[in-house]
Amino acid sequence: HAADTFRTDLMTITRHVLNEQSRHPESRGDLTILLSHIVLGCKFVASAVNKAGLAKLTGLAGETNVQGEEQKKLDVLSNEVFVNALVSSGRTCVLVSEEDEKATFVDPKLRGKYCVCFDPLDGSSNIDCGVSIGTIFGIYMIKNQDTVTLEEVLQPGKDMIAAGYCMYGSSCTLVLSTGNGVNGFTLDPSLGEFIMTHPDIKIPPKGKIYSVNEGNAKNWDTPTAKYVEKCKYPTDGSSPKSLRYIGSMVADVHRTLLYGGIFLYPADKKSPSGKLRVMYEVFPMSFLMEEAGGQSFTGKGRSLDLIPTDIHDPREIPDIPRQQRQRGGDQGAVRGG
Ligand code: P6P
Repeated sequence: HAADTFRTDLMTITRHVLNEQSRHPESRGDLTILLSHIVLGCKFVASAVNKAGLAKLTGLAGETNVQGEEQKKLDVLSNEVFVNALVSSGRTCVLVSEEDEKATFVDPKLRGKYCVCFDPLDGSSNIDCGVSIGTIFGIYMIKNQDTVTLEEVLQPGKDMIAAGYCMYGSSCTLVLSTGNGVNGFTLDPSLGEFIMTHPDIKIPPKGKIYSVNEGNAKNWDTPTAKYVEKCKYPTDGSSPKSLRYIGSMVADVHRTLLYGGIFLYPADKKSPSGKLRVMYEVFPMSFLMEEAGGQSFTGKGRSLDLIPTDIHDPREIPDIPRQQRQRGGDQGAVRGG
């Protein structure tokens, strides 16, 4: 029977976002329009990532980004795609991108009320070997869009109103929260639509997996080293946890959300404030983790309470000695229950 093989009442991401909007009668639909532009960006990048090997898009673009990493063509392309999509949505006033040294203040004629912080292609060192990579984004509302300043952008993550990531792997999966739980959508390339495949994601209460770069073990502080040791040699009679580490945050966090466990990138002697960037890696992933019933903390406090001092925090800011900076402590550990 045809109806059995083709679901005819598809919950697309567009329909889901509109349903969410209807929960806010006062809404003018700005977030819906903004998200539709982000979804367009994800579709474009998914297509480019899939063709990368063929279109010779991999390999160095000859430039380096603010992190001093060699930028690959896909990075450059993805960043341009998202900046153009976000600006043309007419719903943003300031953008923070992992790829751009400075924040982008949108032309006042095109401004809207949102700030979007994003990493257009996180994990890009994995591009050439075909490991999953992803886009990570977080969305804030800005009080006065016409006079927005950088200080208003440096808000604690708990003020975010939405966050998500899109993972480009064996399938293209977009995971999104607008503050009412977490839902996952898979791109159906034949339709060019994201279809809901993971409704109401809740992280399993107990996990058997820990995810950390053990190669940094000699640089860890004692509490981190003790915790990881306990994962491997439990003293309570439970069985040891399994180690799974992909080295692409979107893939490691996605597995943690679905299977449970813990993902951590501890601060260490090499990166005293940790490596993961607060505004476009730690905040969006922490928002999603909490919305899915998990936790995210820095080892000293809740990750979403951090107040970034720089759009690329943690970044060594030579002219401001570390001890004089308001810092929320060391790096975020994204924990799943
Ligand atoms: P390491 C990728 O460059 C990234 O920012 C995250 O996606 C990933 O979790 C982390 O760095 C991996 O870092 O030092 O373990 O290679």
